[in-house]
Amino acid sequence: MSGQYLSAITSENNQIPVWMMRQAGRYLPEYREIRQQHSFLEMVYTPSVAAEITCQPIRRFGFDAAILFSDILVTPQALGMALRFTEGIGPEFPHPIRTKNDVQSLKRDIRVLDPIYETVQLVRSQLPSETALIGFAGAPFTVASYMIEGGSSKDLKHTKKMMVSETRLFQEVLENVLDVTIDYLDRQVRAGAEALQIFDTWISHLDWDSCEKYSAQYVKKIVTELRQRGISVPITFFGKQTSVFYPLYASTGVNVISIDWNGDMRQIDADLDPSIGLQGNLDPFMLYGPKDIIQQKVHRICNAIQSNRPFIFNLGHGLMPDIPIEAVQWAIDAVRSYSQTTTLS
Ligand code: 1CP
Repeated sequence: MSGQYLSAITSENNQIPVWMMRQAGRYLPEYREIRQQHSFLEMVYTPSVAAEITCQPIRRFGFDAAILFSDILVTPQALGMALRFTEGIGPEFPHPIRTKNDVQSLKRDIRVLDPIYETVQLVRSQLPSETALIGFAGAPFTVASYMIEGGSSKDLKHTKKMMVSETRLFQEVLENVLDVTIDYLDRQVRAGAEALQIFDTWISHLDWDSCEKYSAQYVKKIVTELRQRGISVPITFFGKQTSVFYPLYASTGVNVISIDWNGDMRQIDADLDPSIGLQGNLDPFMLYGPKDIIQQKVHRICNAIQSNRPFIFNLGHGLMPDIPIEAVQWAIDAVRSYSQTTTLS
């Protein structure tokens, strides 16, 4: 049995599958309990712990898909970069990549990612057969932006400066990330991931041309190379501002485009090639609201998809740590009650 998530993408049925960005995380008491005992990177690199965290939201809510518990910033570690996560600050690369020497100092240390494939195997053995396992990686642009900035940034100043004034060097950074990303995604699928998602969160900082050149073209390279290697699993693209940039991803070969909450799903559904699936797009802040508003918002999104394309219900971005747990359940119930009403009518 393939379950709702995979069969929705292959258009075999019309029940709307649901999972949520950052569904494993601090809003869950069972996550907080484990988090007290480990650092974030310790959790990511300990297969039994990462597998347990991946499965927690499935046990509690029965989502149609589980997403591997890891982070997009593990690929720079495979390029030899030191990474730390500091409480209250977030990710930090103490030696950011800013010069030609820095780029030349990048290595290939892909063995560091081996424990993550073990996590994928463990999760697959623990998940119910109807729950799809999604593997993921960051796209070269967003991952490179953290490597160049040295951590989170409000405007990606160093990244965009390098992009426009030292384009060749910038492309070299992207190519380095591209290389390890393809290998990383390939190996996740061989370990048991049944779908992939590529995160390019910070395309929201780019203009149209730069988004095409430094994000969409690289996503296309990833998808093309994976397909050439015989990887046939569905691939979803996620970014902030995909409500503006989605046309750029229609020709990258991805199967599904995830839409942020600014987008009008009805208009995007009418516009986008119907062979490409949509995912989205509830504003996670709506989950601070009362049950009836959440239900209305969810039904409005489900009802916006009028074509026969694959549709996966999700949030426009990730769940916040203080989201009330019952609101997550209300949103899931609303998706399922919508599917039931439309299937019966
Ligand atoms: O302290 C904690 O408990 C850690 C918080 C946390 C978690 C739960 C981080 C730190 N990463 C994660 C897991 C994570 N990250 C997942 C796992 C699966 C799930 O959704 O349940 C995924 C898919 C990611 C992807 C990720 N990491 C993205 C892309 C998606 C997005 O949120 O836009 C990005 C940008 C990151 C970087 C990152 N990881 C963590 C932090 C604090 C940050 C920085 C975010 C920023 O710069 O604003």
